[in-house]
Amino acid sequence: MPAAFTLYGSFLSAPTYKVGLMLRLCGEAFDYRHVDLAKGQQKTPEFLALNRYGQVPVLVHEKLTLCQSSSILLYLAELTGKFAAGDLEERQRIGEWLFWAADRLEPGLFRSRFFERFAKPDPAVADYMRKAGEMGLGVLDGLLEGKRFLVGERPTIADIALFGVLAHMGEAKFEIANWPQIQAWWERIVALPGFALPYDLLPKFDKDGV
Ligand SMILES: N[C@@H](CCC(=O)N[C@@H](CS)C(=O)NCC(=O)O)C(=O)O
Repeated sequence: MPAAFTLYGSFLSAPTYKVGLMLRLCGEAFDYRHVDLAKGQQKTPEFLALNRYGQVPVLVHEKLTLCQSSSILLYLAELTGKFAAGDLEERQRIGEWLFWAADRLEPGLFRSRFFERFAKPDPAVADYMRKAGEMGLGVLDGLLEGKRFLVGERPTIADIALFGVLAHMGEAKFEIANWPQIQAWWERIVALPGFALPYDLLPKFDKDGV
């Protein structure tokens, strides 16, 4: 029987990992469809019919086709009740983390990794993005002081989303030991039942029942 969820993505993609990690931590199996970004599969008419922005991930659930990883996490939290806000204030705080991460954490982390792994940019551009990443990590480290998780006493989708952003920070050449609160929080996420790192979780090919 096909799984209730089909995830379209790339094993190299942090946003794909965010969604895969959420499904895994919720104990939800999913069918996986590999999208070859190097071949431009995300810009084909077939894929654009799934995601008008021409990006992975996409999650198909019943009649709904969803895109934008953090928005997908909001949907899954609502659907499953797991890693969800307990009240209106928590909902607001989670939203603040998701929007902040998109604004101040993802550009520096994602671009720096891209430059380390896949491209050679102008050094000034690389330096600018690295400093942006370091600034975001510094803010996150400071705000984690004295906290187990980002919102309240238990993990929420804010933690899963931000972990997804940071998961490849080593590839981006950010040394986690420089941010001790992040390091301690990382260990708490890794200890969650069902946790898996990106390359252990996402297949490199189409696979059912991941
Ligand atoms: N904000 C989006 C970002 C998605 C994104 O950047 N996806 C990248 C892979 S990590 C992609 O599809 N790149 C190919 C392209 O833009 O053509 C999300 O969170 O889903």
